[in-house]
Amino acid sequence: MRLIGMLDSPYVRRVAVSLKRMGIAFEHEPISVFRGFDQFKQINPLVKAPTLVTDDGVVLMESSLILDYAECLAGPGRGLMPAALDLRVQTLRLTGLALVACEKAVQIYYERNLRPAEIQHAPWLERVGSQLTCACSELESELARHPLQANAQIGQDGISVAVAWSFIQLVVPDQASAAQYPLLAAFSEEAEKLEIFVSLPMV
Ligand SMILES: N[C@@H](CCC(=O)N[C@@H](CS)C(=O)NCC(=O)O)C(=O)O
Repeated sequence: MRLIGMLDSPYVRRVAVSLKRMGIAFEHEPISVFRGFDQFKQINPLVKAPTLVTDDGVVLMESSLILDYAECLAGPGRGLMPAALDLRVQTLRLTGLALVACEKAVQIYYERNLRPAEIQHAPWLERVGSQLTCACSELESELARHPLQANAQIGQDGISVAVAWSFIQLVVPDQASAAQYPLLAAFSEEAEKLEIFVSLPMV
């Protein structure tokens, strides 16, 4: 199977790290949705990263749906989502918070870098920034209540949280600091030392 998209996309990276963690082989094609628009379009006309092309040639998109496919492919007991309902709901909550944090960071990044300065909309940036702050605060509280382990058994929650934090630090570091979110920063730093993360660097 082929995974299309750059690892500086948190969505592409969470899929790549998760596939590796599950032992699912894939070929990575780091095509940019911006600089490689035309090339990307030939694989997926919607130009959305990540795109996963299955061995049967089916073109999937949306990281969580791609991971749903991967979980199924991995088989029972080999996925990254716990089966027990209480653990599952906690994993879904953390993963959801991490995904919203990524979305808000992307929105701020796009507003600052794609929209000409004279038409940037300050109230929108303020709103999105407050949502990002809220997502980070909620994640920090969750980690205080239920610490995550950055080890070889890391699950989808840990992967998504660490990828999200690293992405925020890359593109909008002014929005969230380690001093504000020490648990989030410390966990992510440890996760980034795992081989599955080191072998799939963001930049
Ligand atoms: N909800 C999607 C978000 C994916 C996403 O926004 N990807 C960005 C790259 S970080 C993208 O494809 N941007 C180009 C575009 O939306 O046109 C997911 O989880 O896969």
